[in-house]
Amino acid sequence: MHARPRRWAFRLTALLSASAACLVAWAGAANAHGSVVDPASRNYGCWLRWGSDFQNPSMAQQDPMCWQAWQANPNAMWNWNGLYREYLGGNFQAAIPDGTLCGGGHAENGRYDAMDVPGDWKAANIRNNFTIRLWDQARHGADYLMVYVTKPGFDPTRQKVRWSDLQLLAKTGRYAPGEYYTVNLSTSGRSGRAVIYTIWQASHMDQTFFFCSDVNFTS
Ligand SMILES: [Cu+2]
Repeated sequence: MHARPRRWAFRLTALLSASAACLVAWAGAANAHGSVVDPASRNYGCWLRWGSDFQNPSMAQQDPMCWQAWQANPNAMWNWNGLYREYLGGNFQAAIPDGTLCGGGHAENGRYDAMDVPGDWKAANIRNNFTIRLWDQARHGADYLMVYVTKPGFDPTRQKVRWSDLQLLAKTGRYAPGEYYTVNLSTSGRSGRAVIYTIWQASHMDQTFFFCSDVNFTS
């Protein structure tokens, strides 16, 4: 008679502490690193649009580049915050061959290689004056952010990004550790498709992130 509620109480406690442990583990994984979330990086965008529905076959028609990316390696989306390289010493062009910029030069043994496939990636409409926003889940801080845009004439639906395709828009100063960093940028006379390429040099160690965000200049 008296044992019963006590057993239930024990089970409830065990259950609660198990889910607390899960939550901690989950939060720990999710808190690592970050990404450019606006305009969304290729893999963050695929995770955002399809993470809760990634086996839906209609993705192949509606969002074919995300479809090929999910087929190639779903971990590139689950680990949307993990597209980084370490100890490059700032020698990005030496470490990242042309045509592999969006995947960080085969970062994590090629986990993100599908980000380099040219095609009709979903593109965010932006103006010539625009802002990018980076989500630093880990609160690493930034030594700097470098933001590039592909030059006029570059066609992301047909071409892989090369260093020579990029025009530097801004190199920022430091950002104290926080959750979001924004950079205001301005171009002129741009219209149509382009890729915004962002390099985030984190401050906690020599850890560098690389992001391709697809955009469509509307004015
Ligand atoms: Cu990190």
